Amino acid sequence: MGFFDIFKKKSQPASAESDVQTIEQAEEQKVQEQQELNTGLERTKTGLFSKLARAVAGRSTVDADVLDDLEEVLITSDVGVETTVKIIERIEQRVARDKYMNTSELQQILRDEIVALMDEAHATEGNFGLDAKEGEPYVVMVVGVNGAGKTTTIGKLAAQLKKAGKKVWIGAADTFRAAAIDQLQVWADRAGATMIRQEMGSDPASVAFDTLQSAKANGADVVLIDTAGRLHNKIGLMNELTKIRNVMGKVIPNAPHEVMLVLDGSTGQNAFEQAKQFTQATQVTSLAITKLDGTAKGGVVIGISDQFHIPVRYIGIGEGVDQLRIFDRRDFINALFGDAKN
Ligand SMILES: Nc1nc2c(ncn2[C@@H]2O[C@H](COP(=O)(O)OP(=O)(O)OP(=O)(O)O)[C@@H](O)[C@H]2O)c(=O)[nH]1
Ligand SMILES: [Mg+2]
Repeated sequence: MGFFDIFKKKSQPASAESDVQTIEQAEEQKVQEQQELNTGLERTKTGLFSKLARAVAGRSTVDADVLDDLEEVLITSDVGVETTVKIIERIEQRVARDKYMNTSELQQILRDEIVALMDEAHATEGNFGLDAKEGEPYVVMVVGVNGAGKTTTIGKLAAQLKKAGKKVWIGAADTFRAAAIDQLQVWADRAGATMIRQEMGSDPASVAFDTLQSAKANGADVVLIDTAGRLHNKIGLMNELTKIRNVMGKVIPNAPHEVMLVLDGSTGQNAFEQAKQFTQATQVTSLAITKLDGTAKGGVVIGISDQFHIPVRYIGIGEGVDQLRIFDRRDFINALFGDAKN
């Protein structure tokens, strides 16, 4: 039982009438979701295209100067240097073939190359996560720096999983602050998930242990473990993650099946740095990139997909429960460039 068995499929047949969706309703919902995604990524899109427009203003063919400016556009859109260089090289190759390429084609070409890059990144993503044994809970440990959106992401996930008919257990292994435990409790109550907690200051590994035991005994489908925000350079805190992990494996072999790193997308380049440090210090099997709404730095998703080869499972486009989305690279590109053939 892998990630998508748990997170994508509804476990219960749609019995309640309200759950039965007609094809039209499903299509309507899809359109609405794309619109919300478009709205969430609006600032990234506007930023990218206004810069792009400036880069080609008054120029008719894609020449070296235009490519230089395009490079700057991508870097300042937080795509990251390495990924930008890759994209520019590919466009250069196309320009070499077609010397009179019109600047009006640049947008489509850029789109094509980003799609190709993200497809390649997806194809080479490792499946680092482990499968859960049939009948045992699927365990996700959530990690990241302070304020990245871990607790919120867990709350949203719990609500979505409950809605899909799953039995959800949440472990409050961020025992640093009482407020952190209470914040998680609010989300758990709202979602209708069971939360296992101890006093503030207690051992996070012990909370994780209790949570898994309770989840196992009660036949939970999914366990979400919240952890305290930590800086990658605090060795003690990084080691604590290893301890939490190890303890979980004692209750449920293979657990945690997934270690999800939550990155604040609005920090742009900093998110790259965090991803680098965390993946070096601990095993990370998936990413969630939050706060893409209200930021022009959404280009990070492209760069991070390309650089890390770890699946971006979720993106956050707002504080609301429904504003955590399973990441779909086509929908993402469509939100940035508008609908197109690919
Ligand atoms: N706009 C927006 N805000 C978000 C999103 N995800 C989280 N937030 C906000 O970011 C802030 C921090 O989120 P938390 O979930 O508390 O972050 P955390 O990683 O648990 O933080 P610590 O527990 O302090 O390490 C909160 O105000 C959230 O509402 C998002 O996708 N969009
Ligand atoms: Mg938190």
